[in-house]
Formats: sequence, structure tokens, C-alpha cells
Amino acid sequence: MNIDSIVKGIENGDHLSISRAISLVETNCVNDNVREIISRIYHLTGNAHVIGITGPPGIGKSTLIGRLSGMLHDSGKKVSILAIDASSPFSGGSFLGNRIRMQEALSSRGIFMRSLANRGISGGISRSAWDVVKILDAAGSDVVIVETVGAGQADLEVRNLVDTVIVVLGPGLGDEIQAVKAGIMEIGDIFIVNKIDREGAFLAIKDIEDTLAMSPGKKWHIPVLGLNSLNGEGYQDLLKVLDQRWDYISGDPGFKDGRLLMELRAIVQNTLLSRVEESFAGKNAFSRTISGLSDKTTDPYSAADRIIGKIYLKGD
Ligand SMILES: Nc1nc2c(ncn2[C@@H]2O[C@H](COP(=O)(O)OP(=O)(O)OP(=O)(O)O)[C@@H](O)[C@H]2O)c(=O)[nH]1
Ligand SMILES: [Mg+2]
Repeated sequence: MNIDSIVKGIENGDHLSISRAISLVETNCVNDNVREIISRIYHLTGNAHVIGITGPPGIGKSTLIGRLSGMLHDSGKKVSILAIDASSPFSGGSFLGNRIRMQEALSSRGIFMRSLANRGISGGISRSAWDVVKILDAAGSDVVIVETVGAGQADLEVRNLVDTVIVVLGPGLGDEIQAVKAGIMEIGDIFIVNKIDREGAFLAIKDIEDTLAMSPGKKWHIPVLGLNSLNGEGYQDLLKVLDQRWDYISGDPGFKDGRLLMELRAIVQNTLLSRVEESFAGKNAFSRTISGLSDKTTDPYSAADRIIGKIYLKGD
């Protein structure tokens, strides 16, 4: 399959072409294929509501996504799912099996799902996730759902990847809620207490509402919803809130600007760094500089200036 037919396939929403394109951009280095695909599909992006789902392990994110995507699909929306999981220490062996079963069930209904296993160097979301979301968006998705496994850096980073962050918590997490709350409370646009069939659900809802009330002042009023993902209770409210959220986003033409700036900066940063690394490849410049630093013949700022200076002098 060449790039021409992959791009055409993406334009037509063809699952095989989308898969091929994702495999090409999935590597962590930006090569000519990545550049060509993204530059040719970029004008088709921006129409999907990109929704991130995050929360502690086992809270019911995948169950929720399965049900929500089915309901969106039945209402006539085109849905794609991207699961970012890496090798989660929490999920053990049953995890992959579950995911494969879920993928099969969804794809039989025409819902595209893909997992991205590799993480970025910093432990966060791998760079390619941004390109994968663009491909799914360009392929005509009305909604792209991104699931991150509920631990650490990747969950906070999802904020920079999506339009709407749904934070899923649950009853009876007690101290665990307190622990995850620290960073996660700041990134949520919608909060869900899943498993409302369990004891303590209403306390959890109240607890989250109280915490949110302490930092008011945002234009978007953050809702807290209770769900039972096994029987679908509360899902109509979730659909309603997602519609309101999309209206809110569509009403603000500058909504995505902050993220665009962030992505551009990241690309410039990575490109410069890899240029530096390429131009010093095999020359031991970094290790020479390190020894200059450790025996104090230079200092970190001067050393960095010298390295950057070489790139500028080389120019092009
Ligand atoms: N009682 C109850 N159980 C639920 C509910 N939603 C999900 N579960 C169960 O919770 C367990 C974990 O669900 P998952 O959807 O795999 O959770 P997850 O958050 O995706 O888990 P990780 O991806 O491993 O972080 C499963 O056994 C589900 O059947 C709910 O609303 N009520
Ligand atoms: Mg899951």
C-alpha cells in the first residue's frame, strides 16, 4: 500500500488504510512517511470531538468506553477509539485478552479501535499519539475517544491531546481518591463516579463537588455524574453533557490555539534536539562536554551555548 492509496483510504474512512497509516506514524521518530501523511491529511482535521478518559486502574474506563461508543454509534455518530496503555503494571495478563475481545466486539459494529503501546521517553504519552488522533479525525470521526491507563504522567499529559477530559473515579476509593486527586482534579472537564451501584457513590459525588467548589471561576461549569456502566444508568445524562461540551467548544474559535502552540513548540524542540544529536553522532561531543563539566573546565550554560552555536553555524 503506497502513501497515495493510504491517504485516499483515510479520506474515505477505510479501516485498513487508517490502520496502515497508524502503523507508519507509530514509530517514535518522525520520518518522511509521517511528514507526508500528516501534511496531506491535515486540512481534513478539526471536526472531531476528541475526548480523553482517565482514572485509576480498574475503575471501569474500558467498560464505559464500550458502552458510550456503542450509544454514540447508534445515534449516528462515527466513533474511533485510541487506547494508550503501555505495559501497565496494574493490568496483569487478562488485560490484553480483554482488549482483544473488546476490539473484536467494537469492530463488528463498525467502530475503529487501536491500542498504542509505546510511551514517550518521559513516561508520558508517546509523540505519535498526536499524529494518530489527527489520522482518526481526518478519517471522518465525529468523536475520538482516548483511554489512558490511570497512573502517572500520561494521565496529566492527555490534557494536551484532547478537547475534553473525562475523569473517572469511583466510590470507596477513600485514600486512593485523595492521592489521585492532586493532579487529576485540575485536568477534568467532566467528572464521573462510576459503579454507583456500589456503596459510597453519593458520598464520592459530593466529595468531588466540594473539591471543585473550592476552585470556581471557569467558563465551563464542570459537571459530576454518577454512572452504572453495567446497566447504563446515567448514560443519557452523559450524552447530554457531551453535546453541551461540544457546543461550548464550537462556540470558541480560539479553543484549540493553546494546544496548537504547545504541539508546535514540542515539534521545534524535538527537531532541534535531533539535529544536534545527528550532527554530533559518532563524535563523542556530548561525552566530551560531560567530562568538561565534571572536571569543571566549563559550565553547563557555556557548554550548551557551544553545542547550539555549532548547529547555527552549520545552518542550511
Ligand atoms: N459494579 C460495577 N462494576 C463495574 C462497573 N463498571 C465497570 N465495572 C467492572 O469493573 C471491572 C474493571 O473494569 P474496566 O472497564 O476493565 O476498568 P478500566 O478502568 O478500564 O481498567 P484498566 O484499563 O485496567 O485501568 C470490570 O470487572 C467491570 O465489569 C459498574 O458501573 N459497576
Ligand atoms: Mg481499561
